[in-house]
Amino acid sequence: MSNTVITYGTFDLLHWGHINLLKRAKALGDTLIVGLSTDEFNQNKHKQSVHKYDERKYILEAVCYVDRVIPEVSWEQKISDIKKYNVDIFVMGSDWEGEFDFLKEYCKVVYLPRTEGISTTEIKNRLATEVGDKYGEI
Ligand code: C2G
Repeated sequence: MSNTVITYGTFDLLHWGHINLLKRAKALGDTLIVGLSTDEFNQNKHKQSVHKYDERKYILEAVCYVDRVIPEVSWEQKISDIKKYNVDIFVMGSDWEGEFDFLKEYCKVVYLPRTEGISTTEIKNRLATEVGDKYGEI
């Protein structure tokens, strides 16, 4: 009996918080699909990623916990994805707690605790500060 897990995100500047999420998501089943936000959908999410979709996809596909990467192009695709890929478990980090409970009609919904102390935004801020400190205003 196979258990397919799905999760969605931008996964920009992939860091250990993302890996921690992917690792725990995969542990809930035996196949993990990642719906990766396209650059266009990121605009919809008011996010500007450093790495473009193909670069983020290439990196994610190298992660041992990830079995398949599909494009996330809209907020509305989750139900059709769950049906199309026979998904048993939908997983998101706890910052999304409750936002996707409507999917409980189609599959199990699991929110996993976010990893504290790391985020793509923090990485960007640290780099900006360190470069600024080292080279002055650029
Ligand atoms: N995450 C985490 N711990 C962190 C950072 C991120 O557990 N320190 C989780 C988030 O909760 C999310 C996943 O890693 O489940 C991907 O994070 P983002 O790329 O920031 O995803 P987001 O932009 O929130 O997109 O349709 C859903 C959206 O596409 C989610």
